[in-house]
Formats: sequence, structure tokens, C-alpha cells
Amino acid sequence: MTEHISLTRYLVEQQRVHGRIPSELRLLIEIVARACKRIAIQVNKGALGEVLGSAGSENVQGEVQKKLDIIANEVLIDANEWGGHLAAMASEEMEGIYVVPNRYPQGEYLLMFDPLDGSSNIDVNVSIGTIFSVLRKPNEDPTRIEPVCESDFLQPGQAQVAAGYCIYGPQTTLVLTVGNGVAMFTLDREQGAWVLTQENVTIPADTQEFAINMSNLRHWDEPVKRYIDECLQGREGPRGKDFNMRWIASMVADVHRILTRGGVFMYPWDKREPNKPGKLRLMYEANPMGWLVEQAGGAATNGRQRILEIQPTELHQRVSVVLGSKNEVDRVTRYHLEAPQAA
Ligand code: P6P
Repeated sequence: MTEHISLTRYLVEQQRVHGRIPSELRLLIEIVARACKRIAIQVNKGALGEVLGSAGSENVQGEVQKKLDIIANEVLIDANEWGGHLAAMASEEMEGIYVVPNRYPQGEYLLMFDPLDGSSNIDVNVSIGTIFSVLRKPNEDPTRIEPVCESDFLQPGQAQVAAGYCIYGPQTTLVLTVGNGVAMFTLDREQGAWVLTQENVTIPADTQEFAINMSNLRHWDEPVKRYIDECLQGREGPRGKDFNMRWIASMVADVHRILTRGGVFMYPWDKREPNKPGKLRLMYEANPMGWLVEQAGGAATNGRQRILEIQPTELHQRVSVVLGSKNEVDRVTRYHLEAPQAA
């Protein structure tokens, strides 16, 4: 029986051996991981708990909130506000930032999350997940007296110090990077502990599997149509090989598959809402997933630019996403750069 390393030991070794993470950040990650265990318990109740269906409200994105969206958001706020490691939090489910209340000590980190991604899948029992991203508060001007504000969060994805997700599927798995590769931890429900089950996760550079919502085909820009059309032509076409398609409509599940066996995931800009750069959110979906994918040897762009280099201008801004196997992402990006940009 191979010795299974706990999340705590992995983080201590990242701190001690690799000098990657200060103890405050280690504490933050442990607390987020513990919150994900609490969310998993709620998710797994299904019809046996009061957790399914709509909450009868909308989030800042104008999307109907599911009960579990709100439960997961509350679990993350409640778990993280008292620890003294955070200055503030931001969530897909909250319009503004959540500044740590004065009754608790303020820390130097900023935590962003999509508390329950893919929530349209909750009621049909398909994998969903929690995505999180950690930044440092900008370098403090010692004379600064204003409290932390939204603009402190507006840092490019390459400034992240930790990122990850928890997928609530047949297994409950925490996937994490602190900048030293990607590790996967499976929840041992008998111990109630996260156990390291894979280290140095690597995405193959090539793939024969793409993930995109094909129902939007008529709305795509030409480079996306060109890429998908070539995939669909299979071995008789310019790619000389057949492709498979997957679309789970849960980014966490699609990204987990890509981290596990390769593939390319695309949610591109389309003509339905031309003023929106894409559907997915930069700060708490594309940036954490983009860093994980890059740390696993993959690539992540918005079709033209590396996602982690995008300078955010607002907390809930959206972005086009192309991520996964490096050679495929490079090809899609090349097609965009070769084509005139859509108006
Ligand atoms: P569509 C879930 O709502 C989400 O934000 C991502 O997790 C997922 O990849 C995408 O939207 C699915 O979008 O338009 O296919 O339902």
C-alpha cells in the first residue's frame, strides 16, 4: 500500500522544501480545502436535503441562483473571514467585494471564487465544482489608510499565488497549484481527509478531443469555425486524424478531463452578445483554470492573448477561453491572429 500523503504534509513540503508558500498562505489553502469538504456534504445530500432547485434570486450576472450556489458561497465566506489571512473576498455570487469585518484581523491575501460552477447540472446529478484563486494585496503603501477595495483585485492572472478547484463528481477531488506544478487530492471519506493521489499532472501537447458547445456554431467567429470544421473533417481533412467531442457544461468537469487525459476547451466570443468578450469570467474562472493548465504544460489564451497576461478592468469581466493541450491551443490562437478581428 503506497503511503498516501495528506494535503497538510504536501503544503508543509511546498513551504519547507520548495520555499513556495508562507505559512499564512498554507493556512488559507487548508481552510479553503476544508470548506470544499463542507460544500461536498451539502452537494451530496441531493434530494434528501433542502439543497436542490432555484433560490428564487439572481446573481450579479443576471443568472438564476440555485440554492447550492448560495449555500456554497456562505460556506466559503464563513470559513475564511475569521482566520486573519485574508483582507477580502470576491465571488461570482456577490456584486461587490466582501471586506473582512473589523472584528477579525486583516491579512495580506485576496480570495476569489466561483462557489459552485456548473450549477445548471446540480438537479441532473452531473459533476459540478468550486473554483478559487488567491492574490496578494498590492504592495502596501505604509501611509495608506483606505481599506482594501475592488481595484486591489484587478491584477493579471500571472500574479496569482495559489489556484485550484474542487470537483464534486464520482470522486471528490481537489486540484491545486502554488506555482510548482499541479497536484490532485482525493477526499478519503473514511478519514475525512484530502489524500495526495497525483503529483506533477501533465497535459499531453496533442489531442483528438475538443470541448465546445456546438449549438452556438452559427454564432462563432471565422477562426473558431475553421478550427472546428477541420476537426469534424477528421482523417479525410487537413488534420489527418479523427476527433471526439465532449461538452459537460461544467467548466470544472471539462478542465478536469483535460488535466487528466488532454483535450482543448473553448468558450469563444460569439455574435449573440457581441459587446461581451465571452461568457466565462476572467478573475475566478479563466485565470485559476488558465494557471492550472499552464502549470500542467498546457496553454490558455483568449484566442489572441495569453489569459494570464490580461489586465483586468472590472471584477466580473468576461473573457473568451481557449485552453488545454498546447499544440491545439497554439493552432486555434494562430487561426485567430491570421484572421481580421471581428468588429
Ligand atoms: P453553456 C457553467 O454555467 C459555465 O459557467 C461553465 O462552467 C460552463 O463551461 C459553461 O458555463 C456552459 O455554458 O452555454 O454551454 O450552458
